[in-house]
Amino acid sequence: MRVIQLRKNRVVKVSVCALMFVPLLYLLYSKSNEKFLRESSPLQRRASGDRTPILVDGYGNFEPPDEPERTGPGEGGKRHELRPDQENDAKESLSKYGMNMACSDEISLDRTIPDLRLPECKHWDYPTDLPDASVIIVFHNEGFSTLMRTVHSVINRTPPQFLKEVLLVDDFSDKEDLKSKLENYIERFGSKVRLIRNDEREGLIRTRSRGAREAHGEVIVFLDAHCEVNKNWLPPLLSPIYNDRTTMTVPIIDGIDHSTFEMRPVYEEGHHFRGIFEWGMLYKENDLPSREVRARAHHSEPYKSPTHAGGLFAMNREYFLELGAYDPGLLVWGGENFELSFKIWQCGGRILWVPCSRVGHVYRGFMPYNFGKLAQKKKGPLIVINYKRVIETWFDDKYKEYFYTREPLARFLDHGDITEQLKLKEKLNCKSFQWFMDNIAYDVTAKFPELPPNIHWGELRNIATQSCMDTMGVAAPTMMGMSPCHGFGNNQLIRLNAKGQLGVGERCIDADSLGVKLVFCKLGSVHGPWQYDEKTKVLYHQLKRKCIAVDPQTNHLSLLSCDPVNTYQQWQFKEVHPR
Ligand code: UD2
Ligand code: MN
Repeated sequence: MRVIQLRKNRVVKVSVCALMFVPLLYLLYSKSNEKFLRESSPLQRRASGDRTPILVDGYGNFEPPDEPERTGPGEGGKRHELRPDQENDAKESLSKYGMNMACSDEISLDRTIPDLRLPECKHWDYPTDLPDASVIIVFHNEGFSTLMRTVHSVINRTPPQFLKEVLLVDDFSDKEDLKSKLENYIERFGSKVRLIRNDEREGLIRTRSRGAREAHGEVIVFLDAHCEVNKNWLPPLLSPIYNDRTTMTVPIIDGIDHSTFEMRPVYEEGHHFRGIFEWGMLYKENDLPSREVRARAHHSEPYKSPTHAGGLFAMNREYFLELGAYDPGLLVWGGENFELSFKIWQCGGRILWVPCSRVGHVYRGFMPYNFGKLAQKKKGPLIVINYKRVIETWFDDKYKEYFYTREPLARFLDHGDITEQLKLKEKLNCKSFQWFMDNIAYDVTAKFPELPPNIHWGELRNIATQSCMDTMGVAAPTMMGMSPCHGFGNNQLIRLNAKGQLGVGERCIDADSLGVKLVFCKLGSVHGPWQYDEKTKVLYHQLKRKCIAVDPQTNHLSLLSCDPVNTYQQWQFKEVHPR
């Protein structure tokens, strides 16, 4: 009711003013009102706790009644344990789908889940004439029951007047049940659920763009094929778009365990995060900066975010297409979340995360599919090639260097032709990346300061053993090891920056009395203790005043008193190139 009340107050003020100022006041009034509608909360809110019937024309609450309590496997979002004799099925399905389909298959497709929203979310009102939406779910070889549970949850928990359709887009799956059972199964939903199929594997990025082109709704909402939407999830996503069509809205994503299907809140109640990134383009989430907290009147209001995880969001369909959908040169998986985010912010739109919209998502333990033919045609890792396309299009030169500092091999990858992307950027009169960093993603540099250049990078070969320093494929914190040099980089791609930081990927190398370790880098710092002497070839730890040495017997790495003529303490950086 806030807008209505506000209008009334202003009208009263107008009437007590001298009539001769009426035209001027009207101008001021309409301007400020327009500003209010665009910039403040797009939602309507009643007094806290007030659940009386709606009094204001044009606004509705859409809060469904509580779901009846049910018992059964996985009900209430609880974990479901299989019997010991089902362990083999569980293991087999885990390796095939990256999630325990044997467990999912026993859980109702209509199961109940806990309402994980902030309590005040129940009390927002939304316009009754919100735009309708196509919920687009792209899938490649997903499990049948998780896919269908996604569809059921959307049908069950969405006000029907806002759900134009659920559009399923099959990205050339070859699993039998997806080919034979799907058409039959979705008949029960009538025209609300539509299925289209790709004639060849396109990858999730191009498949989503296709879904957007073929959708019938005014708004498109993307979901992964293993989600469960929560209570009243859609109106809070549609409402900001209704007020400003250049807004992307993003629900809060709760976790569904890939082996037990337990649903857990992603954050402690009331804690807000937003999407940012590291210079190697790793997606991260960061506490909502106080500037953003202060900008809102209510804790459950939407807030600005530099980027998003990728899978789940809503946008006006035409706006998505005006932005060129996703860059069609991005292949299969990865980086598309950044591309769309930078494009939106730099070209005049905005991204809001919406605390009152919550959706569960199954995070898999590993990726169960390969990238198919699209990847085979490419030299180098596809995801990094995607990142390179994105940064070459949207970053300013200074920031491109930070990416190449983190991903030195990327400089040599072929990211294809981006002329069309650069033309679009020009045509839409998009702002610089510096503008984006200063005004929107200002918390990125606070966590990950600007990177000094690498002075050495490549494989790090020991002169005596002729083997290379290696993370041994183990995530930090762990001990660094030695293995035969393979020339591919990856776990053997070591870099030393101008401030003495030695690292692999996003992690740092440090050492103590136990040996040489792979550790988390200190947040907010780009410094390190290391010095490499080009002449003697020793790697010197300035605080410990010792050098890295390989044990000739065990290959163990440790810090010893420096002995520059000992070849077990001598190292050589050698640049590697993509193969
Ligand atoms: C995250 C996103 C995901 C996507 C991805 C790539 C979330 C929760 N998930 O990884 O949506 O943005 O990052 O950046 O934010 N699929 C195809 N064709 C393919 C490969 C996948 O249709 O060739 C489908 C797949 O069946 C699924 C969706 O695309 O429905 C996303 O794939 P994912 O679930 O494997 O990605 P995820 O969650 O690891
Ligand atoms: Mn997913």
